[in-house]
Amino acid sequence: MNEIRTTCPYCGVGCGLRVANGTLKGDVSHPANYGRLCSKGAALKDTLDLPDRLHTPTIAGRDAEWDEALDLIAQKFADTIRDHGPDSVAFYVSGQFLTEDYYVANKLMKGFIGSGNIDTNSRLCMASSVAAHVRAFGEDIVPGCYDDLEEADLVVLTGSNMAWCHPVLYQRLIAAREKRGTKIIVIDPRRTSTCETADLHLALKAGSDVALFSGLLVHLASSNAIDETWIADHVSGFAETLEAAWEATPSLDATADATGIAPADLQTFYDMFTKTERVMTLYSQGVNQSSTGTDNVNAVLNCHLATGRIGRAGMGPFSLTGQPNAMGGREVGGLANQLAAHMSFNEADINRVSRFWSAPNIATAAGRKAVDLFDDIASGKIKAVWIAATNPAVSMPRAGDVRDALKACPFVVVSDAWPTDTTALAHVVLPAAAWAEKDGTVTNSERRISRQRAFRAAPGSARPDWWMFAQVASRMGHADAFAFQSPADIFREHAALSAFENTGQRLFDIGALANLSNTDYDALEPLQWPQPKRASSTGSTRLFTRGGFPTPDGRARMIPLASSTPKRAPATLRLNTGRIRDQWHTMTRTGRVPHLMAHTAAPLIAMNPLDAQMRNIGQDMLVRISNAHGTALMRANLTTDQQPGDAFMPMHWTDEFASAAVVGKLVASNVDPVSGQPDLKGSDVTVTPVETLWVGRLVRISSALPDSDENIFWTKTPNISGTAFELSGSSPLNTVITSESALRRLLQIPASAELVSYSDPKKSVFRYAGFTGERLDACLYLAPEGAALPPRDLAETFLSRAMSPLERISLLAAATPALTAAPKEVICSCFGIDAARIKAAIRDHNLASVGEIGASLKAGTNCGSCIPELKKLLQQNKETEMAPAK
Ligand SMILES: Nc1nc2c(c(=O)[nH]1)N[C@H]1C(S)=C(S)[C@@H](COP(=O)(O)OP(=O)(O)OC[C@H]3O[C@@H](n4cnc5c(=O)[nH]c(N)nc54)[C@H](O)[C@@H]3O)O[C@H]1N2
Ligand SMILES: Nc1nc2c(c(=O)[nH]1)N[C@H]1C(S)=C(S)[C@@H](COP(=O)(O)OP(=O)(O)OC[C@H]3O[C@@H](n4cnc5c(=O)[nH]c(N)nc54)[C@H](O)[C@@H]3O)O[C@H]1N2
Ligand code: SF4
Ligand SMILES: [Mo]
Repeated sequence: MNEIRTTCPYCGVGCGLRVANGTLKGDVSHPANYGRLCSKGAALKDTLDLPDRLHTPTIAGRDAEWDEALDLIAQKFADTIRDHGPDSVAFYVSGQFLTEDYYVANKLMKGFIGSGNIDTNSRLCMASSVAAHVRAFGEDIVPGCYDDLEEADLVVLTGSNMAWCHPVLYQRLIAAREKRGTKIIVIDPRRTSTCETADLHLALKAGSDVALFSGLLVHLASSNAIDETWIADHVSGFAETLEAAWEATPSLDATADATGIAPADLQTFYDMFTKTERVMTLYSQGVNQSSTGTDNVNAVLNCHLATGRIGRAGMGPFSLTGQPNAMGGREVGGLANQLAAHMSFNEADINRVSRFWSAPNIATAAGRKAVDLFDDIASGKIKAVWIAATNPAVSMPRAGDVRDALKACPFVVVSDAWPTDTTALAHVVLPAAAWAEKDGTVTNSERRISRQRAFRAAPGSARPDWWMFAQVASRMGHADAFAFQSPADIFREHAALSAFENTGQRLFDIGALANLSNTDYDALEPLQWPQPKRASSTGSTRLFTRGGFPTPDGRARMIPLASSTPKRAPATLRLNTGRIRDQWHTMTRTGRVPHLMAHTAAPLIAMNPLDAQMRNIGQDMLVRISNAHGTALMRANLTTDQQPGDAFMPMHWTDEFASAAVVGKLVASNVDPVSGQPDLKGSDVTVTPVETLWVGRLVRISSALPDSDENIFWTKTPNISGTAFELSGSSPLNTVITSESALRRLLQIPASAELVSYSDPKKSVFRYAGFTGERLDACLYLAPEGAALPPRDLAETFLSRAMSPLERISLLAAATPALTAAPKEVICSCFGIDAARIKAAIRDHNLASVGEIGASLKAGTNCGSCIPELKKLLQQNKETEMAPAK
């Protein structure tokens, strides 16, 4: 096979990949990663043949032909619009759409259905940054580029766990720091892996970002660090903004009070920022996903605008985008309050886009934003919805209400590549072609457009999303406007629209690409926008170098901000939610790859030991987390990485991977008033211990989920030949396993299978194995809470293999201490090396650096995602060595 160059489907870094002869590696010539990949990117080859793909359209659960499904969708949408008007239907799409998918869906809803009701999961992700960019710059623009990270002297990361969420960019930063000594400051209420390499970690009170940056602006002004000439030429609103900042944070002590950061640490941060010209501030979800998200971002932009540190090498504010095409979606107008090609719902733009599309029925007002959109479904205002490439039953706030809304909605279409908690609620499920099977473009955090290229056929009759939307559009009577034959056709139209009647008012202009031939499109090299026709087509690495902001007066706007740190109810904890290193969102791909599950195999709620003590919660105890919206169950991880009063829960687990660990069910839906982005980092919850009587480890060929029973908590992990479940029970074992048939159901073995058991009733230890002939089909270990269970590996080694009588005995006896161990905590997922092995090697061979660990064990030498954790283990070893002998 010829080598194919494509782009990673995960985060907004947008790393290039080369695929040839079954191998997949980082693309050394791609300017985002220059050959590097993180643990998720490096594991993409293991996602190509994942089980459970959706192959065929289904209607009410039965297989259907595409024609039948598409006709039905067109008919239902048309009927609903006829009876209740265009705003009675909606699309909810995704930053994981390719630009071409997005363009077609947006054109159909806004141009031809005539409603603004298309919103996207970017509302949960980028909306506050978009709104703040528009407020300050006049347009949604990220001024800088990745190279700036390598040319900065100070990098401030706020609300970003970059080591885990943008790992390759983080590795570029760390490599640059080795050369030039870049200083790194992390602003995050909890201590994350990103803090391992930081010079300073500011553990601010959650939600106090505006105060922190207002304080910085005051400090900059009183240290004469304001660039007055730059402001005079290019910025408006300076005086009012400074005044508001003075009012909010008149002194260092006031800021310390508002943010909970010690005055000395504030002073250090402010001095470093003031004295360093080449400073970059990168921000992500800790800033965006807040009920003051837009203000949070503007507070950062204010400091860069006041000092003129923008648009030049090594300096500027920089929004880290989440999804692979978070930026592309905004280019086509995927958010309900945008039109297309960075145009908005004003008269001139509406008129312009309607002429370009020849759309007689264009939407004239913004549509409903995600939270309102699902509320409108719940209230019956929206009666037909099409959800694509996102899993809102898990990722939306008040996910329980979202599920109820979809259950009650008369017509729900979902396109996805795997079954999800959302497809389970759909009337029509459409099988989507996924990464590796579809063609198009994505735009990464630095405005760089790259091609995703197909290199294998989609399974069954799965089809790309753009095709589904174009088909439905044609069947609704708009065949001419949706006659696209390929992604290249769509891309050309999108590029032409960006340049249409654009003489420089809109910086998003890729007119130079409007006439690409199909061959040029196929060969398109990664390039940064803008790419206007008028200029040489090299793109602009940095924008605003000499001002030139796309506002009516050409000036950027500083925004006066009031600050208030949210008050906390003393009995509750503030639930912060976010990501872990090796999982991608709702786990549809990464949760099916065994070695990606090894790093964190189960959801845990992290909380401070003081909060735990007050609630009688011990390490690893099962706890119930609840509030008015819902409940979740998981084990507790007590750690001083969390401040007292805060807790952290991963966002990833769904009903497919745990019995009750869906984060969205606990998340309130307070939104930022400007952007409509929900505060996903700050819901009040109560946490209480759950008494568990027994624990179990079940390994079996069948992946069927255990029966749901609120007295059993389970989590699921895949393995090479089957599935493993960790079980905990809060009602006596004999009320769960009431009979042999109940046991066989749990093991998923038929009555004809041989059932072998071992028991030690005095110790409440029970072990079972099920065989078809010689083949091991299932194995279950049970023990009282707190007692160790035999390791999973034991059963996993034998699963679906023939076992000799002696092996059967060793499987059930599991008697040697080596065989009764806690699950391994795998640190290096590329080579499967766990923490215990690394710690032993550090201790026994006096390893002193990440390089030495690599030379000795290979850990950290492939993707490098575990390097911050290796550093932590080295540090822990140093601390133990230095501790006085007892
Ligand atoms: N491994 C992995 N990587 C990913 C993804 C994934 O699912 N898995 N998803 C991608 C996507 S779509 C996105 S959007 C990005 C998200 O990337 P990040 O934003 O880096 O990730 P999060 O874990 O959501 O949140 C970042 C941090 O914000 C902190 N935070 C919470 N409250 C506050 C606050 O009030 N102030 C400040 N300053 N910080 C706060 C949290 O403690 C957390 O550590 O990651 C992308 N990369
Ligand atoms: N509590 C809490 N909630 C959050 C967040 C948080 O930090 N905390 N973060 C928010 C953020 S930033 C984001 S981006 C969202 C992410 O949340 P979601 O978008 O809901 O999560 P994903 O699992 O990425 O969903 C993508 C879906 O698309 C499917 N898919 C993959 N490729 C294709 C394709 O080509 N076509 C189609 N049709 N489907 C495809 C996948 O199987 C998967 O089901 O979650 C948000 N929700
Ligand atoms: S950093 Fe990792 S997940 Fe993000 S694009 Fe690169 S390889 Fe993919
Ligand atoms: Mo995101």
